[in-house]
Amino acid sequence: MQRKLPLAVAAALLVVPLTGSAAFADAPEQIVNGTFDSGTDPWWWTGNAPGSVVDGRLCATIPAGTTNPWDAIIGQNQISLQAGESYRLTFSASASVPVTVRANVQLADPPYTQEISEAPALTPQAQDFGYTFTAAAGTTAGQVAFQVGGSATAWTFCLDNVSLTGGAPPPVYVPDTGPRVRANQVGYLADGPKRATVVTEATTPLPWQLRTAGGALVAGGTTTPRGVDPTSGQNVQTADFSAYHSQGNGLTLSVDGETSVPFDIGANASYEKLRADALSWFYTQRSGIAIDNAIAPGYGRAAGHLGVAPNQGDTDVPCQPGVCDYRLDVRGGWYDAGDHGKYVVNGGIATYQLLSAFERTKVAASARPDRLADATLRLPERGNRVPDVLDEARWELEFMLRMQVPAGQPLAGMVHHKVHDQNWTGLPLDPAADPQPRELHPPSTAATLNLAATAAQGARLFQPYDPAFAARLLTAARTAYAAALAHPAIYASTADGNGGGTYDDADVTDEFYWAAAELYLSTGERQYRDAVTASPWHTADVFKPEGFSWQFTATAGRLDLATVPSGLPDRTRVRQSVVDAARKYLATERANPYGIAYAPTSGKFDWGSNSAVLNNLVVVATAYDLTGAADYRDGVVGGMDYLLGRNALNQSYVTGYGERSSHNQHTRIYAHQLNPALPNPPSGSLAGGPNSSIQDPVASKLLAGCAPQFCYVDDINSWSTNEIAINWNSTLSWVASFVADQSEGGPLRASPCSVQYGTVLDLGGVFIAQATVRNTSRQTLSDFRLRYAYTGAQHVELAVNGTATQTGATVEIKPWQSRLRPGDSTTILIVGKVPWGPNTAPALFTCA
Ligand code: 9MR
Repeated sequence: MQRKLPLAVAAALLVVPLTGSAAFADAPEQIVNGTFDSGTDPWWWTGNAPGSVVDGRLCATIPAGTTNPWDAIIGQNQISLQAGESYRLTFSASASVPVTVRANVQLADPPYTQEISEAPALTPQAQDFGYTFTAAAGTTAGQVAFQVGGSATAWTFCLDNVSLTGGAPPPVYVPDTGPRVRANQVGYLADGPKRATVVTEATTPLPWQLRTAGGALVAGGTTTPRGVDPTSGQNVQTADFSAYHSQGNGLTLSVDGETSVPFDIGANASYEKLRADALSWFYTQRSGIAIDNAIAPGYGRAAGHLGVAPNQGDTDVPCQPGVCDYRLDVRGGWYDAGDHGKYVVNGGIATYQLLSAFERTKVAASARPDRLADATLRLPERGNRVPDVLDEARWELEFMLRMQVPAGQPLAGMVHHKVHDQNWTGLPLDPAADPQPRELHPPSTAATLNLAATAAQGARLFQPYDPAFAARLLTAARTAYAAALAHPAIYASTADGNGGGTYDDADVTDEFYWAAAELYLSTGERQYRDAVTASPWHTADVFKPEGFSWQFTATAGRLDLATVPSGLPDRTRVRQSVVDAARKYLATERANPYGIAYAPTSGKFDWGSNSAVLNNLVVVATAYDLTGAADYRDGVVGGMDYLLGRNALNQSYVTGYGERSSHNQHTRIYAHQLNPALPNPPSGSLAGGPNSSIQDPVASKLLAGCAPQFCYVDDINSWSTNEIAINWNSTLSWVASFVADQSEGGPLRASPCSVQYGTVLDLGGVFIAQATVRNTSRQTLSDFRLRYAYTGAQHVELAVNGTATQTGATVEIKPWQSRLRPGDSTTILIVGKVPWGPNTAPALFTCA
């Protein structure tokens, strides 16, 4: 039905676009019979939703019980669009019961590429809707489609006055950034640093007020002007309320007439939850296993890629044509990110970080081994007496082992770079419903060294739990390393990016260093030690401003050489290099008014910048573990603020954490934004974050010219700024685990004892060690236990002067002298076996 247009709209339609073509000036309306004045032609509908004109509108009864929005559609085809032209889609619509539908302008045929996909919320009262977009591609075979399926109950849809006009002024994207006071939306540790940033025109200090949830003023002070922040282009000031220590929920900070979103003080419990959420996230990313809804409520799904139709993998996968003539069973592992690809290179760094989070419990004084023990995560192996984080890492390690070229084949021992779909698939797509053929891509030196590094690291960590698996890992690591030496320059092609990412890397000297380091730490062997010390990376600065990543892994090797005990001759220098780097990252964090521990030399934020920030915090955290200096701990705790809301967008980048958290990340599985029947990503999912290079159509459309912090949009189609990925959640897991270990911040409780440990006899396979425990506290120690964990393959058999047990990796000794007065000591002899590898002394002892 044609209604009289409001004057402003009518005027807009008459405007001849300056940049538009003559065609649009002549015929700006792309919809035929959008008013239904001449019946229903040329509108069409799916058979289950026949339309007819009722009171001048097109109405249709939408059946109950369909699943997806596109299970019932009303649309019009033969829509022409010109690339770069801006359009406005307007219509009036109602629903007999409130329902959210999809209004799409897209290709009429596969791959149904969408120009816009909006989600109007319809009500019984007809409402007017309007959306402006700039067409990314030209077509004469476009479609306006109202996707109205997916409702459990039947309802009536009515539509009128549908219009699509060219020549619209291009949309200007203005993100909703909420209040100008930016805080960590999750909260601050009671005894930790507490800082916030305010965006303001003011250049002189402003008063700030801290209030409880009930509105009581509990602290106040003045801000520090910080000038224009280059990462956002904003004039900002910072408020420091670290001196306030009282715990509470829902506090707010007010400055310059604006009030932050509420946050907690005493937020350690949130970090404890984040540790478990960020790590349990890997279970829902698993390939080759049904996700149990009882374990991951709301995320249950069928097993993906187990060779069950319509899947065509991953149990018997051929190579790309011409690459090999065998097939491999490469089931399992994690889906890399929002896609269904599985890449050994990225699997490597993610697995390394999970294993490293666990290994930290053996070497870091502030770590809490009980919090990463068995039955701490939500996964099916819970309760199997193996720490859950190791179970999860094993899921990927088993996959990586399957990617190794079998003996007898050319390139035996090398590792296939990746397995993924032959062509890119659309969103959403359940892994079990992926119909694409899967292909193995050529082996690469980088993938081979990723297996060598993580399998070597895994070998020492799995030894106390599953020696047979540890042996398999060590053999695979040695074979892989030897194969990489024999084929040191087989690089993944930059052109091999159809159906999956390339993960290309033409410099693998850093991977060689990392693999040699892990092999040396696990075996103590001279060949690997020499490879470490001969590597140019051993003395180079491996701590770049950009941080480390899947592509640059020398840092991973360096961190482990610094923390895992070994006989490395220059270990003191190696440890100092971590501390020096942490000082640099801390200076970066302090210099930035949002506390960003990341300042890439280019001034541009990289793809996955949030993981770069976190990886720099891993270095700072390691410096804390090495030195115990509070500045480093506070730097990590305060560095999390940026990711949890203290930023230019007022955005928490972790789903479910904070008032304004990312929840529309790019993923085929948790694609709620495209289909309301699907979930959002699970709580604890990290978004990739601002990417200055805005490399996807949504970002380029909305964010052109963005200052680094603004190069992000929480839209499912912005894969270059808003994807989820295993290497991003792995570093979130590591740092969340570190922060959770810090209790409420403040100084670490001093150990009541000191321990002198040394090997007195080593017969190669059997050893006797001596541990002298001295009470260094002012209280008598009574009925106490000495605890430690070997970082190698050693196993305690018995003790003299004490009762020793080893459960998994944990050794517990109850000294027969059960009372130690201050200053007293007792010496225990430990008899153990060392089936393989070096017999290095443990790094950490506790008495309790
Ligand atoms: O994280 C990767 C980033 O460093 C690269 O610049 C980018 C383009 O090659 O690819 C990213 O990795 C993606 C991978 O190629 C495919 N799966 C999703 C990954 C995360 O976006």
